[in-house]
Amino acid sequence: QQASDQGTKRGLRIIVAGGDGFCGWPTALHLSKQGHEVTIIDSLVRRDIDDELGSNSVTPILPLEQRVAAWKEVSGSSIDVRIGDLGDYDFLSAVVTEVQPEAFVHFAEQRSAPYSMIDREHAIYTQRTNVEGTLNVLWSIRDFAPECHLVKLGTMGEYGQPNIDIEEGFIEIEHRGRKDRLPFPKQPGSFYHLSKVHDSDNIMFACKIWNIAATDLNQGIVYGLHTNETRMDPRLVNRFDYDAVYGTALNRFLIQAAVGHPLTVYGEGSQTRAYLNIEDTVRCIELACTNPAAPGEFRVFNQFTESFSVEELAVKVVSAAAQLGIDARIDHLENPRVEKYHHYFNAVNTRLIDLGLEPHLLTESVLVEILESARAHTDRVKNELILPGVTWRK
Ligand code: NAD
Ligand code: USQ
Repeated sequence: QQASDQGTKRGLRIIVAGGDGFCGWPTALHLSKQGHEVTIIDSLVRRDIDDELGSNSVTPILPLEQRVAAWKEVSGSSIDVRIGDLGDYDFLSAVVTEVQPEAFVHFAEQRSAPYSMIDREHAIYTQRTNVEGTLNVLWSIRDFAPECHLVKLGTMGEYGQPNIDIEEGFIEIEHRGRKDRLPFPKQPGSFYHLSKVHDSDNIMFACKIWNIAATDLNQGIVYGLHTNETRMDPRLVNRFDYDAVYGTALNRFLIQAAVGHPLTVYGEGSQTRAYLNIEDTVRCIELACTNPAAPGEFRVFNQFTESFSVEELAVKVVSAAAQLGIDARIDHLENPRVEKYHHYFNAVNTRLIDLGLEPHLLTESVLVEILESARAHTDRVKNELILPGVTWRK
């Protein structure tokens, strides 16, 4: 039943897989604040990958158990934690059987494109973790919580950059006199982005054969750090990646400006991508959970609010840095990736707005706030992690 429909406002039982990560942690807090009963599943593998890469979050994040204890102290609400891997089906099915979730929010994947391109082993690790993890989630819903709505994080990069408008998941096509509504063509740009395409196909098929309800959220690049809930106590701070493997474009540029490193625009900088603030990520997930897909429906939302070229982002960061008296400079590095320049990019994003999303747009004051937070921890930045080392080419 939908919490938003009920006078009593009973929260939903929601599993947040990947709840120790950049998107998952603030989402778990937001859902808990809204009165939902949250259970985090996480294997903590991202903390191990930090060790593998010698990297770190700029913000000092506490161990998960301590973060959750701090949340209980600050908010009075409990978040349940289960440490385990989605690849371990006995573990996953036991949690799903016990919790009986009404929504399963699935963030728990290897999400770095460069990490998936390091070598054969990292490509295989990424696709195995992501595809097998999602298959296990689908089977656990089928067998132990068939009414549960799957809310799965996909990515705008599944579509690539076609020379036509990007629809929300499906496109009406007329071909040789006949019409159909078909999945939008996919042209992803890394083995990671490909894993999301494979997930989408598997989920769509499971919805059809098992009557599962699913929402695939094709999310753009998330920027920012704080949400209303993480601001409530320094112990609740979110992670903030800046290294060349896990750091994403805008957040990286902000840290680079903060430490006086030239901003690393790859190639010409005309590559255009879709973006959203972490404050909107958490709201989009709640909107998806409280307005579920119908049984058997595979629903796709494009989860982003604005689009920019990387050059435009760099110019915005230079301007915001100037507000703080920082003289930031842009460097155009040889692009380690294989990607299009000067391409068409126009994607539809109306379905979450129709459900009530009020976007936080990328203003200079938003950039200045994130830059100020980043500046507080520049002593933790390891400069050697900033320049890209992973290449897409042979
Ligand atoms: P993250 O790496 O910060 O967090 C992922 C979390 O999942 C980590 O805590 C990790 O330990 C956990 N995890 C990974 N594999 C697991 C497994 N097999 N079992 C249990 N736990 C596991 O990533 P994020 O930035 O929070 O991204 C979350 C999701 O959102 C990913 O699916 C990603 O593809 C998607 N997404 C992220 C962005 C972005 O800009 N960050 C944009 C679009 C989509
Ligand atoms: N880029 C630069 N300089 C940098 C870093 C990146 O110019 O220092 C460029 C890249 O070449 C690319 C664009 O910025 O053209 C975006 O790169 P990114 O690293 O910010 O984002 P990406 O690799 O696409 O992956 C991130 C998340 C991933 C999510 C995806 C959403 O890591 O989990 O799925 O954003 S999307 O791009 O919409 O597919």
